[in-house]
Amino acid sequence: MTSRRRFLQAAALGAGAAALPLGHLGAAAPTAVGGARVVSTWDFGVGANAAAWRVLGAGGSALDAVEAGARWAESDLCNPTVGRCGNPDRDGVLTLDASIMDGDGRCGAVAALEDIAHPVSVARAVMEKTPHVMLVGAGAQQFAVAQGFEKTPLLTDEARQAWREWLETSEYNPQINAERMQRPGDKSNHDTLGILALDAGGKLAGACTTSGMAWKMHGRVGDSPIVGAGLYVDNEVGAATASGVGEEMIRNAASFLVVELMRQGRSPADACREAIERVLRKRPEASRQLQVCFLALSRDGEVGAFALHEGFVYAVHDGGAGPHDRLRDAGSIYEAQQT
Ligand code: SD4
Repeated sequence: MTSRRRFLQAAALGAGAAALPLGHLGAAAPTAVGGARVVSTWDFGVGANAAAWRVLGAGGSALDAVEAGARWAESDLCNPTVGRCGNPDRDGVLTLDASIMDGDGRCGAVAALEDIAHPVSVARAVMEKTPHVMLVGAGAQQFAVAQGFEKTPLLTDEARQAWREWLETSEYNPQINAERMQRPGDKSNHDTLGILALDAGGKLAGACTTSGMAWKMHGRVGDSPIVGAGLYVDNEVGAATASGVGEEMIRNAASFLVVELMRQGRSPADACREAIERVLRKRPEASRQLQVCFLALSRDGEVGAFALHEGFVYAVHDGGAGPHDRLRDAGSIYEAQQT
């Protein structure tokens, strides 16, 4: 069965009812802590949330929590879209993008980083140890190594094989919810991990980590490491993150847009929907062919999401009694137009 079909079958179980196997999550999470919660994109958001909750549930900071969640996804050997095991660019080179931001406006990012397993932690080091916000390519790697990060080859045999197969056609044609679902036995859904957290002290933080679009041009940078496009956080309002074809997020400064719409009084769900409508209005034809997804968390802990096309799911963990392995279906504009 293709991953796309697996994905739609899971979604067809209904909003909030798409249970997935979660043997990798380990010990039960601690219970609710002072309104703290964490939300993450896609099915691997469940595992990322569990890792983040180990921090939040112990009274840790939102910033530490989102880093822990992103690191979990970067280590996960099941997904070909984040961290090690990611699919490479069209030259066969795996390049990673990541960003991290707290609600006070502190932020750091890396783009086109090679051979470093945890780009989100390098992004945090950029934030905390340099006067800059973003480092790219060889400079980002040089900085990472100087900070003690190990340089190690990350491209797997499976990813190399997938690239060789792609070379047979060499067509760059991202498919909705399916652009990276090409390996037999691939257990992931796909795409970027965007993770947003609110801690017990009422502080927000977010992180975004990805190997970007498979078969992208060498040197292409998506939205995920660009503050305001793939991620934006403001303690006064809320936080937003994105997944999908990053060029559309960059064109619309989309995560910033979602937060600004919340500032104007929109709920997270309404803000995500309005941002999707903006994407659609700008490029109606292109929007038929590509996926764009937003996830938002308000400073009060309200969660909302919306996508261009059906299939975008996200995970929420607040330490309460509810099952944390259940995914929520975001809803989408094309779906809404059909009903
Ligand atoms: C990018 N937004 O590099 C990322 C990839 C992604 O669905 O999320 N794809 O454009």
